[in-house]
Amino acid sequence: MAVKQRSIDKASQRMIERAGEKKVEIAWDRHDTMQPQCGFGSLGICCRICSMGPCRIDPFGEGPQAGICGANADTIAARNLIRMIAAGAASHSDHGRDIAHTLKLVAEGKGKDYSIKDVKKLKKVASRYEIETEDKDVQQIALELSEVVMHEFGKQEGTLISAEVYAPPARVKVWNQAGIMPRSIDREIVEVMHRTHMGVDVDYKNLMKHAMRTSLSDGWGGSLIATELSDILFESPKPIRFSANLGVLDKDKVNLIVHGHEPTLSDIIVSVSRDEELLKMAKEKGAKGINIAGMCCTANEILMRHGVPVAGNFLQQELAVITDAVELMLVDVQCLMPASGSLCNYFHTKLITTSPKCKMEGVQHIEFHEDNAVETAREIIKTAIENFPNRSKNIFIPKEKEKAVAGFSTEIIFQILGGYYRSTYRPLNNAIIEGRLRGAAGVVGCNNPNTQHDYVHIAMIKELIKNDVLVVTTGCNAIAAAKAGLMRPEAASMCGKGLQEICEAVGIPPVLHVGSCVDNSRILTILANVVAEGGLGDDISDLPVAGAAPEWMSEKAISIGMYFVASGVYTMLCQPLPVLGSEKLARYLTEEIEDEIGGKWAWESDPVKAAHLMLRHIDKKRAALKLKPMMYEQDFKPEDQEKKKVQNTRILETETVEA
Ligand code: XCC
Ligand code: SF4
Repeated sequence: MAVKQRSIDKASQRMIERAGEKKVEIAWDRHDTMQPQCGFGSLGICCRICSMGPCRIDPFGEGPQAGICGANADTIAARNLIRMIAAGAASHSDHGRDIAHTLKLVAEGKGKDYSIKDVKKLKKVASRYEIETEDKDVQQIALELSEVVMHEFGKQEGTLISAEVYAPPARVKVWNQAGIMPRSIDREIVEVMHRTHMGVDVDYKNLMKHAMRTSLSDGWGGSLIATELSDILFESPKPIRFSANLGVLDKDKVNLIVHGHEPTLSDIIVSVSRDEELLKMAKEKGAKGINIAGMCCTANEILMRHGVPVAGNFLQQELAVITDAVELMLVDVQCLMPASGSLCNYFHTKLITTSPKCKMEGVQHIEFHEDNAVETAREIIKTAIENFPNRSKNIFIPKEKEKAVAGFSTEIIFQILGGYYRSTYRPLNNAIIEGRLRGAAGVVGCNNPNTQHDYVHIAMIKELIKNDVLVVTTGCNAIAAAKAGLMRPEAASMCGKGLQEICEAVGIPPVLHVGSCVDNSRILTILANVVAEGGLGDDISDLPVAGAAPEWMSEKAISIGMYFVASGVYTMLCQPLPVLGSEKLARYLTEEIEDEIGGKWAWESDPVKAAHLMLRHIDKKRAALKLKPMMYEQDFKPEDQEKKKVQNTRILETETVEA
C-alpha cells in the first residue's frame, strides 16, 4: 500500500518511509500480511468458549447454523461482543481503582509524593457522595471519599451511587425501568463472564441488556471515578497550550516518551524531570536538557494538566522509535504494541514497562508503586540520560508539530461560557435553542490500520464543524485533531458562521480537548449539565447531540460506545461492530434498541456520509424539541439531498424512456 494511503499525517508518512528504508516492520506492514483477515472473526460468529468447539457459523447459510452445543449466530455474536465490553470496562475501571488507591494513600499520609491539588473539587465530589465536608480537614474528607469510592467497586447490595447522582433523573428512571441500573463495577464484569460461560445466557437481547449495564458501570462508574479523582490528585485541567506531532522531539535533548494511560507515574516524571541534579547529569552526557513527550492517553492526561507536548497517537508509537531520537519510552498500561519490544532492539531506544500488570518478555521492568513514586521516576529518567550517548548520528525528526489548546474540563466549560463569577451552561443551551449552534458531537477513539490513519477522524470533524456542530474530543481522536490544527482558535475559520461567532466571542477552538479515554466521562457530565440547565428536554436522549469513534480499534472503545448508547446518544462507528454475522443482533443494536433506551449504534465507512447521518439525527432532535430554525445557511441540508435523489431518479426515468 502506498505510504500516502496509510496516513494523511505528513510526519507519519515520512516515518513510514523511513521504516521502509531501515527495513523494519511496523503495524501497516503486519496489517498487509494479515490480508485477507478472518471473516468469521470480523462477523463475530466464531466461538471458542468451550472445547467441544471451536465452532463457527456459516454466514451464507449452506454450512452449519449452530455450534456443537446449539448456539446460533445471534448467541455467539452477542456473547463475543459482551466479552469485549467486559474487557473494555475492566480496563477503565481498574484504572479508576488505582487512582482511588492513590487517593487513599495520600489521605493516610503514606503517599508522600502526592498531594490533594484540587481541594475545591475534592469537596464537590465528596458532597455528591453525601460526605459532610464542613469543618472537616482535607485529609479526612479524602479518606472518607476514597473509602466510599473503593467500596463502590465490589459492593454486594444497592446500586452505583455515581450513576444515580451524576446522571439526569429522567435517565436514571429509564435505567431503572429497563432493569439496567448498574449495581457495582466489578460485579457487572464478573457477571458477564458467568453469563457467557458455556450454556448460560443465550438470549442475545438479554445479553445486550447486561452489556448496557456493564458499560454504564464503566462510564458513570469506573471511568468517572478515574476522572474525578485524577482532578483531585493532579489538579483539574484549565485551558493550556501544547504542541502535537513527532516534531516535538528535540534533537539536542534527552527525549523520554511516556505512553499508556495512567497519570500516576507520568505526572511525577514531569515534575522530577525539572530537577537540577538530573539536568546537570544530562548536560554532562552532552544533552541540552530533558524533553518529556507523551503518547496516546498518558499524553492526554499530562498535556491537559501541564501542557506537556504530545508526540503522537496510537499508530505513531512505533514511528517515534524509528526517529532514533528517543532515549526511552516508558509504558504503564493499555495500547502498547507488543512489537515495540523487538523494534527497540533495532534502535537505541530503551523500552521500560512499569506496571506489575504489564510486562514484556525481554524488556526491562522498573516497577512503580505509589509509595515510591519520585524515586522510581528518578531511576527511569537517569536510565534515559545514560542512554543519550548511545544515540546514532543518523537521527531523523520530522519537522511537523502543530500548536493547540487543551484543558476543557466539565467545570471549565461552565466558566468559559458563563464567566468566572456567573458560571453557567446557559449560553451554550441558548446558542443551540436560538439556532446559532446546530448541536454538539463527541468524536473520540483510536487509530486503526484498517483505515487511513487520521483521515477518518479529521474528515468527520471538519464536516461537523462546517455545519455548526461544536465538537468535544478525547483519546487518539483528540491528538489527531491537534495535529491537524483544529485545536487552535484560528480553526474557527473552518466552521459554519454560527459556531465561528461563538468561537470568536469566547476565544475557544471549535474542537474542545476534554482529555483521555477515561475522560469520556467528562462528556457524560457535560451532557448532564446541559440537561440540567434546561430548555433542551429533560433527558440526554432529547439533546441534539451525537457521538462517534471513527477509527476505533480497542475493546474500551466498544464499552465507551455502549455506555453512550445506553445514556441515550446516537453513536457512529466507521467500521461496524463485529456482529454482522447476526442479522438480528445488528438490527437490534442499530434500530430496535432506540425504543428501549433512546440511543442507538450506527455505522458508515465514509466519514463525511457518517457526519451527515449524525447531522440528520441532530436535526431530528431539534425538530422534536421545536427549536428555532438555524440562524445561518447550513452547508449540509438533508432536503437538498432528497431533491437530488428525486432529480436523479427523474434523469434515470428519462434515460430509460429514451432507450
Ligand atoms: Fe488507545 Fe487511549 Fe484508543 Fe488511543 S483512543 S488507541 S484506546 S489510547 Ni481512547
Ligand atoms: Fe461451540 Fe457451543 Fe462450545 Fe461455543 S460454547 S465452542 S458454540 S460448543
